[in-house]
Amino acid sequence: MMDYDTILTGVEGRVATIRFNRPDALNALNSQVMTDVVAAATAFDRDPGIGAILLMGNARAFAAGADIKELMAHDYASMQADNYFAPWDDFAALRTPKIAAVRGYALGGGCEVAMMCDLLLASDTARFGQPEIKIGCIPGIGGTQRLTRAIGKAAAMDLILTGRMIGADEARQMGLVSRVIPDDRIEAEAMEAAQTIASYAKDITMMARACVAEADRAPLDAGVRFERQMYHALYGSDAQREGMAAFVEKRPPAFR
Ligand code: CO8
Repeated sequence: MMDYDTILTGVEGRVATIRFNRPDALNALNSQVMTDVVAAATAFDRDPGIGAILLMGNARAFAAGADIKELMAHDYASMQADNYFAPWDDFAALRTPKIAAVRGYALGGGCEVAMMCDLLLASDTARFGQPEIKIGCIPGIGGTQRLTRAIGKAAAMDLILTGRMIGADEARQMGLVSRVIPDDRIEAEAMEAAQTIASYAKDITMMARACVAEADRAPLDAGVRFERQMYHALYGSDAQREGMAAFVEKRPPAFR
């Protein structure tokens, strides 16, 4: 396995783990983190032995945002020329189901990267926010769009314009996260969810997540058509034949 400067990676069964590892900077996302995460996640995405990718930080922070100290070195021209945050779009577009397990701060870019994941699980210690406005900035890797789609315009405006932080329970009520889990159990429960997802046929979980993700993009009729195409296509898969045969034969399916 590759070594990275700013993340720790691992594999447990069919689940790949990526852990932000800049504890002294609350896992602030500098360009090296971006490069490392995208490289690791892309390699895992292409590996048929990996059925889910679990993204984590540490107890204090998932990630407290883009690295403000690094951003300060930029001006308009360099941002334009580098298209500085573009690699995160590659991360968002990966097809393998991605799970974020958030403990502590998920602010700014940290919240945005968490929202790029398909499953967002929060520890009861989690703190979410888009505080960019406080530093004369706005979200830059999809926060204004993904947050609005996740929690609606009213709540997204509230968070993005005031920059206030919300706790796990408020995030759950808003629909930003699907589960709130006691801090001492979150990583185990997130791993369990990842293992469950990874136990299914990867081609089918990729289709399922792609269909749900399509809802963020397409009008309803186009999204329904997209889903129907996927549904028809999966009748060409081994997984569909095996899954249905196993049900009828009253045995567990053996997905390849
Ligand atoms: N960037 C750089 N360094 C950071 C960041 C950050 N975002 N967050 C924390 N750190 C560093 C601090 O500078 C400090 O370092 P040092 O010890 O060298 O001074 C260390 O981490 C610990 O932080 P604090 O001492 O501040 O810890 P506190 O417990 O007092 O406070 C907070 C924790 C409230 C989380 C506080 O650190 C904070 O407000 N951080 C900034 C949060 C923020 O504004 N995030 C948004 C950043 S802008 C952004 O994300 C733009 C999005 C565009 C796309 C992003 C793509 C990745």
